[in-house]
Amino acid sequence: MIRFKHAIAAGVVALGAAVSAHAGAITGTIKFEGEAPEMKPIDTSAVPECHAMHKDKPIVNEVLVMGPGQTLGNIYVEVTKGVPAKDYPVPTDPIVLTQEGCRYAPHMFAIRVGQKLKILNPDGILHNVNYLPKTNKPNNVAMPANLKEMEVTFDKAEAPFQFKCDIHPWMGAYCAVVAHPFFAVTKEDGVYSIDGLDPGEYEITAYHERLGKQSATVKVAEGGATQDFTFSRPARK
Ligand SMILES: [Cu+2]
Repeated sequence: MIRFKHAIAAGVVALGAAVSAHAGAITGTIKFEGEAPEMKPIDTSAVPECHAMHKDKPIVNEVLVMGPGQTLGNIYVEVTKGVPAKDYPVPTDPIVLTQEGCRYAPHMFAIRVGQKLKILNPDGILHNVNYLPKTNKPNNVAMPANLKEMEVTFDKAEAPFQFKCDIHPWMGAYCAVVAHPFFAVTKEDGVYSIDGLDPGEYEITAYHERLGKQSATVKVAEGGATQDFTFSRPARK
């Protein structure tokens, strides 16, 4: 019986060793602090074909998407320093950006360097895709009613930049290009988790399209680390 107990203890120790060698995660919650401005529904009435698609449910402004307790969605979080320089396999599946009902979805997203971005136009009307990176090559492409799909790739890492449609000025999306898999985008619960990091020191950066970016140095120990961020409106001058 004693021997049996020892065997279990040894097993637990071995399992512990295996777990501690396993990489950790940085997790956190992102919140908005202060009085949140009211996000009014977007008036699409100037463009009848879009307006018709949203008769019952107007397009919401996605600049400030919040959950209970002012947790903040549409925040892009990336490990910006400390990631070991090596090749991280790029997913063969594309990232999909759609223009549906004169609205981009997703609103904030990231793509790996060299990964395909598939841009869809299921609306059956003319959109133009005007994307404005600073490091990668910008472009402005018409997507007429009959052009349902096109593909783009980006070859350099870059912080989030805007996609817009000049025909429907409320249409906006933001895309980050990243050279490794250590990133996340929050939903309205504000929670992110970036897994697979070896113990060590990292810089993590959270980006909001209007409220700017914030960075923190995070020490990932066995079992991971926590790093929250709080965004607020800049003080009025
Ligand atoms: Cu459009």
